[in-house]
Amino acid sequence: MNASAQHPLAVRTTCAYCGVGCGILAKPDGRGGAAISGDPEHPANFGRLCSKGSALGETLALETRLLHPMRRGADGTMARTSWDDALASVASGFAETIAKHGPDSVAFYLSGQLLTEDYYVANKLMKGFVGSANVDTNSRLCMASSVAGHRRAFGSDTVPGSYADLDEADLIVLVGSNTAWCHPVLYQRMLANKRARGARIVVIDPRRTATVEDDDLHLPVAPGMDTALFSGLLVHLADTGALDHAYLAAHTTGFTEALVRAREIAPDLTAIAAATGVAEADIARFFDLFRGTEKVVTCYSQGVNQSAQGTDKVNAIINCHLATGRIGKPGMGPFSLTGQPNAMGGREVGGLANQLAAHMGFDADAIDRVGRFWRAPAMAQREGLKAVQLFDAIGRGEIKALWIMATNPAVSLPRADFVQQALKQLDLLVISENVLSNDTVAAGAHMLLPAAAWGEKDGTVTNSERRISRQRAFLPLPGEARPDWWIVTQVAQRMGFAEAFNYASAAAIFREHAALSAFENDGTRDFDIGALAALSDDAFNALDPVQWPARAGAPLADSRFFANGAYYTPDRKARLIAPALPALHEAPSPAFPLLLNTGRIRDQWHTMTRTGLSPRLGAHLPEPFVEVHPDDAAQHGLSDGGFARISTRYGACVLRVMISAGQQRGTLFAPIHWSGETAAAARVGALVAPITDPFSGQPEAKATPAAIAPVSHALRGFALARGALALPAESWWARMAVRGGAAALFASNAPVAEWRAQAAALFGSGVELAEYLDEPRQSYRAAAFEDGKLVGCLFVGPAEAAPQWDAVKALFEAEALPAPQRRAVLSGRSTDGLADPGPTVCACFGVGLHTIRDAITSGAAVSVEAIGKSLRAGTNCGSCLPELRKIVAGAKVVETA
Ligand SMILES: Nc1nc2c(c(=O)[nH]1)N[C@H]1C(S)=C(S)[C@@H](COP(=O)(O)OP(=O)(O)OC[C@H]3O[C@@H](n4cnc5c(=O)[nH]c(N)nc54)[C@H](O)[C@@H]3O)O[C@H]1N2
Ligand SMILES: Nc1nc2c(c(=O)[nH]1)N[C@H]1C(S)=C(S)[C@@H](COP(=O)(O)OP(=O)(O)OC[C@H]3O[C@@H](n4cnc5c(=O)[nH]c(N)nc54)[C@H](O)[C@@H]3O)O[C@H]1N2
Ligand code: SF4
Ligand SMILES: [Mo]
Repeated sequence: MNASAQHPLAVRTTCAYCGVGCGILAKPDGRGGAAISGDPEHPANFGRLCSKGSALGETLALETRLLHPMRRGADGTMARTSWDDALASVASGFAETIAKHGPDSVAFYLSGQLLTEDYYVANKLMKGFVGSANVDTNSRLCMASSVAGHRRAFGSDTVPGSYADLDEADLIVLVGSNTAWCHPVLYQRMLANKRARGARIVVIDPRRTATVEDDDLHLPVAPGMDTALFSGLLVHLADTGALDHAYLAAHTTGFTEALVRAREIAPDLTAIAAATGVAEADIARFFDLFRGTEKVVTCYSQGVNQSAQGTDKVNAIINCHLATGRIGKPGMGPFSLTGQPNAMGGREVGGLANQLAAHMGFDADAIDRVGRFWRAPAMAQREGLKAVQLFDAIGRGEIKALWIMATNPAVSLPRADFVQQALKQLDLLVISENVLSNDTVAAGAHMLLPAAAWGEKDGTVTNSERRISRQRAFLPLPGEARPDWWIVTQVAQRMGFAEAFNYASAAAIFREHAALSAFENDGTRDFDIGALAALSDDAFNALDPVQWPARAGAPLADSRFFANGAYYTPDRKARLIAPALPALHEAPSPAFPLLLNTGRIRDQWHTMTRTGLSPRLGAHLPEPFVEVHPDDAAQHGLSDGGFARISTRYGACVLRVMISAGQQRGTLFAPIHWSGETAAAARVGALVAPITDPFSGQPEAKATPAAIAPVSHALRGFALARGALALPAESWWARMAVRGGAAALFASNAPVAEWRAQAAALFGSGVELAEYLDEPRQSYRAAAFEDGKLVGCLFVGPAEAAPQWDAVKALFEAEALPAPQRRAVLSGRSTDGLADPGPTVCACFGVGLHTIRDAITSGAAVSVEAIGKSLRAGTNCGSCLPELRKIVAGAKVVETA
């Protein structure tokens, strides 16, 4: 291994989370943990990490891990089995199903969290050896509309630009992207450009998110109406002489038709304002900015992709860049931000059901070419089922055997309750997982296969700017966990394909993948990493981050695409696309008068199987909530901090109400992260409609018609315990990790006396219980001690005066308590030496709201910068800076009032 893989003390690897693809230095501590820091030399982050990346060290413990193969017995319980039995059973289960019902009766459902090597072998097995293309992935829920939009415009799934463009742009347009929370390190890069060079930022999002700073232009577009805005922009560019006629003539087709359609959709400012709900003056400002700024990058994410017309949205954006020739040049271009760490790698190998491999589709030439390269006996001849259709087919009993790897569809697919039921229909459900339990596993797996997790696995991922980075193992494989690629190839070998799946290492798979990308390519396909096809194992181990294309024998001066045309369409010209008239798939109705928008929060990752293990990350927004506009809240009788039942045609959940002026009237926003494992009634995916985009098959996750009504709970409270925490079934609860244990916040209509009875059950019999009961006031508090150590707390009180938990949590997290503080626990307040920090604002340094407010009111820190200096808050990842600014501004208003 050469110097670049091995830092003197640490292993160089790549973050487990988002598509920014930050480089990480991991220093194992020899006890199963590791110190995590940003890799100063990685070109994606230059040393920075966000709150999630920084907290990766808190997610490495093995308590929740699946460490052995498990098989379901006749009585329905899971029991440990051997790898030999597990692999043989999976192989024979799939082989028998295929023999009996044909290749299309089986399917794989994969994930952008697999490594490229894992993905490659799974795709090869299904599309070349089983003979079906029923391989789809959670990227269908994530990047599919961008893929489809790219292929329509460019003839290939190409992201033309690089992160460096964000440093050089003079205008950055963020469409449907909460970059500050979801791509935090890139966002910091954009802010650095803004501060140093004065780049302007425009945010197009129905919500005013943390991404919007006061001096940015925010366009609160009506849900789904982005195409009206970008059609209007195209018209404006045409009418104000801002087109690049030379580029249009030399390198594109379809402009005339696209402009005609744009004029129909968006004839003038009045029409655009009516369609988008954005003020005419703001639309005009945006158009002027775009027209007048040569160097403009338009970044977009799920507000664009996860839409019933997501592909058209993508093309409406790309049209504007093509029409101005602003593509593939420094500081300009359309830029799809990828979600998962290997969303891009999955696209490279052909993880989607409508892609074959190495950016080839299902045309006869490609099928023949890939078939010869793989020496495949049974090439799939046509596209397979896309995720939502795939689960429909499972529900109908047409798919009989399914293998899920690295995704939790019982939470993350639309209509998640249906998905959970559909999984129960399967004759064979195999799940490769890191964790012992999640909602998908709970739906009833027949076989659980323990996969290596981040820190243990070894291979490559590709980030948003097409940069391939190594993920390297820095921990040993725990228990019997094995890499995903190993599991797949072992099954393939047992299915009779030993020769084609006989790989000694991830490096061997990567070489084959790279060779396929270059096979009969000759410049006809964008994805070509032939230069990496002959890497030795050592060179693979030492591989520095490398951007594609990386053609053999052709070192690149510039890794951007399309500045001089050369698109991958048959005539090598880009296509401007005429989008359909923008319209919601289903408008609100009297029964479902609001639109439910769903998305992410700063410190959680998807279904929380990993970020949920971190006390730091759980502290920011600990409970599942729904954001509601003040007027809607008033109309529906909701109060801030109360509860509401949100229901759609497909399902319902109960969430805490957060009244927020940043929320657009008529819309709700709920985060996607909570599951049946972490909350009582907060599986938001159950509410989402299974409506998909006609080109990409990507579901509309941002606009499901919904109803909302208040739910009342007489009591609220919290529980803390050192071990597992089980709350009564009829209560509403949300669970989170705290240092040294677990916590739950709950609400209930059971009388306090019943909660008192719960206390003993919660903490077991061996503890010393201190109690306080005030029945008339509906208040009960219990603290359990063992050898002087606080081992549990249960606090219940009336909902309108709910017990505050920050101080008690701080006491619980302290290792041992001196006597005065033991007595103080029941008071619910902190005493000397243990200040109550309040709800966490800065996750990196664990700085709470009260601490920050105290610093402001004492005059010690009156600006965001001063808070950073004295408390460190906001000085690491910067994700909390928007909140700090609000706190400082709020404090000033109070002062002057
Ligand atoms: N903290 C955190 N970061 C993550 C993840 C995570 O789970 N947590 N997941 C990663 C993954 S896989 C992904 S895909 C990305 C997603 O990153 P983002 O796309 O930035 O995240 P979302 O919150 O899903 O949605 C973005 C925004 O789209 C807006 N939106 C909704 N409807 C519309 C519309 O019609 N038009 C427009 N213009 N905007 C609309 C929403 O209000 C929301 O603020 O994040 C990645 N990063
Ligand atoms: N309503 C709504 N739904 C959405 C979205 C939305 O915005 N709104 N966003 C969609 C998007 S963009 C995405 S990307 C999805 C994400 O949704 P999911 O992919 O379902 O979410 P995760 O929690 O990331 O699930 C990953 C699972 O794989 C396991 N795992 C992690 N690493 C590995 C590994 O290396 N090997 C194996 N075998 N297992 C592993 C984890 O323990 C976890 O159980 O959600 C989608 N669903
Ligand atoms: S921005 Fe954060 S989550 Fe994304 S790769 Fe970087 S450290 Fe990881
Ligand atoms: Mo995603």
